[in-house]
Amino acid sequence: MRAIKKTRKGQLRHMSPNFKSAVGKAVLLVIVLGLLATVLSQGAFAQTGGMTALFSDDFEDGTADDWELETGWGIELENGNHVLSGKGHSWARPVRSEGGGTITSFKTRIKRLKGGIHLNFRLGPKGTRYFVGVNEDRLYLNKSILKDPVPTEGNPFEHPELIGVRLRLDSAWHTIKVTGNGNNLKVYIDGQLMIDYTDEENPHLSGSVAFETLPDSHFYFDDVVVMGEAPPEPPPGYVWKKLGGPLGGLGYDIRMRTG
Ligand SMILES: [Ca+2]
Ligand SMILES: [Ca+2]
Repeated sequence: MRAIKKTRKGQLRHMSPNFKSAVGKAVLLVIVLGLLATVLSQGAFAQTGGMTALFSDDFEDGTADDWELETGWGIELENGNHVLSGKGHSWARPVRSEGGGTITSFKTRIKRLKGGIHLNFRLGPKGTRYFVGVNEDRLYLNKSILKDPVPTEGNPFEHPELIGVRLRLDSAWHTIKVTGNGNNLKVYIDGQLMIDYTDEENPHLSGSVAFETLPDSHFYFDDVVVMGEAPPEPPPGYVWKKLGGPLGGLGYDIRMRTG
């Protein structure tokens, strides 16, 4: 395996206007849910800061009840170890067990049986995203953006490749990790930095994660860990309640209720 590192120069902005806007949207949704007065009076939206595991799964309970699985996905047993198995062109999304939080990394072990996958990162409510592709000889980072203007029919997205490197992935287990820090994205294979890319054109700065197997493909996944900034503390007397949306949404998937 040979690492090729390419870097685009760029300023890293930890609190960009877009990020502030995303936080603003999350706050607005809570307002819509009718809890504004309570929230503001108790100063609930102080950021707690620090990285924490927002989601993790080793599948050892033999169920995928923390996942939304499309046809082709399920739990399989490999040498006594439970793994998540994905076949064909379909998706698997982790769903949160509690609310909030900004995702900073997405890590999993993968075993390639056939074909390729996408690790979707910063998947937005409208389907915009980055995806890290892995197949038999390449590792690549693409970005899905809405066409301008958005066509009235057909596929509204285009998926330009941002960077791609050679990768020889054998059929053993390997670890892949995607990290996002502002507009900088990094991809590691087995701890080795393979892609380091700074997106200076309208970067996606937030969103959820998902696995996607590609046509005529079969992969195993295990030991999934999603890290991020801890969600804001709900005000005293309230708890986050999951509404069933995908992990890392902008807040549309959760609301507060009295605890
Ligand atoms: Ca396992
Ligand atoms: Ca489970």
